[in-house]
Amino acid sequence: MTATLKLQELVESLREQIRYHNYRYHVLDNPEIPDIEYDRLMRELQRIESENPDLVTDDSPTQRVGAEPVAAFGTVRHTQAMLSLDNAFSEDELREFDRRVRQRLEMEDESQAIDYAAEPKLDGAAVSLLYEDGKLVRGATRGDGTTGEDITHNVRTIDGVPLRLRGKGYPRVIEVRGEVFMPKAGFEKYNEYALEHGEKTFVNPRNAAAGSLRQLDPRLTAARPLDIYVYALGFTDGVEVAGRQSDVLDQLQEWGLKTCPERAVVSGVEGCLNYYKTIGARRDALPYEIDGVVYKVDRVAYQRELGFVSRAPRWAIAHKFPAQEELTIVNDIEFQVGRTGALTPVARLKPVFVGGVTVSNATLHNIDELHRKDVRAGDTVTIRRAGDVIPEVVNVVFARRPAGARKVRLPKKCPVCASAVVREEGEAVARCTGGLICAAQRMESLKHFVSRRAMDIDGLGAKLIEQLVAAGRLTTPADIFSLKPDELSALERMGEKSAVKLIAAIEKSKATTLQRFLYSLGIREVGEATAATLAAHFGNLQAVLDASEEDLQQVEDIGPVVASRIVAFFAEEHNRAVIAALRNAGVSWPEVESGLLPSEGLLVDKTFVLTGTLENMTREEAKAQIQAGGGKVSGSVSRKTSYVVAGSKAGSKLDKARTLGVEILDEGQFIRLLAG
Ligand code: 9MJ
Repeated sequence: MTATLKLQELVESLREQIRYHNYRYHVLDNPEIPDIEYDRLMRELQRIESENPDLVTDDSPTQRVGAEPVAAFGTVRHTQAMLSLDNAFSEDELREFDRRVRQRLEMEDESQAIDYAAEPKLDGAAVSLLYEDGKLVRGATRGDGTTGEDITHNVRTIDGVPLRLRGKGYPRVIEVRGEVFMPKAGFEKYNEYALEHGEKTFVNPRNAAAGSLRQLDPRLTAARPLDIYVYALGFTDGVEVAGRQSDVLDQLQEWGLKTCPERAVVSGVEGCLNYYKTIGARRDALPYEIDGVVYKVDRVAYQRELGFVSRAPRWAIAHKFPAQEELTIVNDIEFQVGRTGALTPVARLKPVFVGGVTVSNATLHNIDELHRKDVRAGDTVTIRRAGDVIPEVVNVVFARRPAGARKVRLPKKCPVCASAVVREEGEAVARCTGGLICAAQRMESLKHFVSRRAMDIDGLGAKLIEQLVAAGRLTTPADIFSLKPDELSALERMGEKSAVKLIAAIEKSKATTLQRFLYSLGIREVGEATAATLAAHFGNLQAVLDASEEDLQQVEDIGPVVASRIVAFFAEEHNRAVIAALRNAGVSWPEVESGLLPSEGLLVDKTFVLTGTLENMTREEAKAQIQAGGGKVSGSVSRKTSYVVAGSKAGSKLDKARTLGVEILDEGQFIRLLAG
């Protein structure tokens, strides 16, 4: 055998291995080798190909981002029209669809249920992929359904798109349709990157997917975190397709194409409704955006019998979820003052039903964000409310801006106390300088002081604090401890019994911990985790009060900014006075063993990654507890991670943990571990 032949065999073997591992990773979600080994195979192939350009083929796994930018997209005529779907916006509309299907199929007997292939409706961009002799030869957008754009060079860059089909038995010519999408995590990361680099951000993952596919330079597309699920077969030549939609998808998956792991076959309308509910409940937890679910009559023979009306099949329907984006009008823009004086611009909206609730306010985060989006009173804006996330203004419809709408300026004076507003160099946030003179800051710091994670005073809610502040009875947190039952019961909506109960809760809260006490003071940058670190490191309050910036910076996780905030807080005479008053009122805690984190225990030297939402504690609190036990918390999963703690709606970190074989703890297991 000649040397070239041997090399050729080696190249083929490397390609086969890489294709196999691509399939395990992207399609089966079950990789067999670590990333580093995959990289080695890829680098080896790249090396040989660069030394032997003759051996390079179009379908080599190295050739994803090979193409040069194009001047314009070519057009593609779809051999079979790419259809759209009819929508059902209610259960009734779905029942009506099923009734029509059964009527046409002459299956009107109520006991005969139709099987439907059900899957989430992805919110991305529809594409067509054409394979000839197993090789990807063309990718196209849907366009108007008849003619689309040739985006071959861009779809090739998507790792989830196989450049070559697996196995044998695929038709000589096979066209598949699917949805290219940008997973939520990738979308957020991409937008963060774009913001930092002054590039254009995307409004939502759908626009991100569509925009990325329409790049003339495939290198730009390659840098976007895109993925794909295929959901239909288009034109084929060579092999008869399977008898059921669900079998077609199984078959496509075997040939190496990704299908949605949530797909299922359900029976009749009731099966559809159950599926809708199940997927709806998981909508926020899914790693990609969906706007509903799709049901397709499973039997292909029935599909043929049912046929099409204009551009949509009679055998499929999209059952939509309530919209997460809506248009409304900004009545006004106001600035809210928070506990630390931060001014947050808030849009007061004409109430709008979006994401399942009526929304009348949306945050604009900070003045830069407000100016970047250029929101003005009178504007028509897109409001987005996804899941439990607070509603936000996505963008302004500039075409509908009324004449004379004025740009919003940062107020020079606090809207609550009229103290000066300052914005420190390099800070995104502007602040009121009034401190506790400012009623808003006073109110917010009192709310923080009594909150569950701080002093935990049950029954002293926001409304009550507002009344007490208005009555001049509360100025500093120390005033809480001199409240009398009769002055409480004199307040509106406060009976004698609740007054006595509240006094008891206030009394009970006096026995606390140093960590909670430090946290409750509301020092800027000192959250629960930092409070726990300070308590563990210094052991007693006096040592914290006496610490210099240098001392503080010796503490793990405390940098110069946090250190300076702490020193500045304790340097204020009135803060020291409040602390003294609190101690005089009887607020106390057991002294902690100073300076030492435990050197023994289940958590010592273990690295934790937290993902998802925990039921029984905040992330900060979990972090504090891990650190107090001698463990570390990291933001990303690697082989060095000891445990991934997965709450509900855990995302990509959980997948990564599974991939790397890192031990995963649910909340119960985590709490047991903390308890030792
Ligand atoms: C999406 N967008 O997820 C279809 N789709 O089928 C699914 N779209 C579709 N199917 C025929 N899952 C036309 C469009």
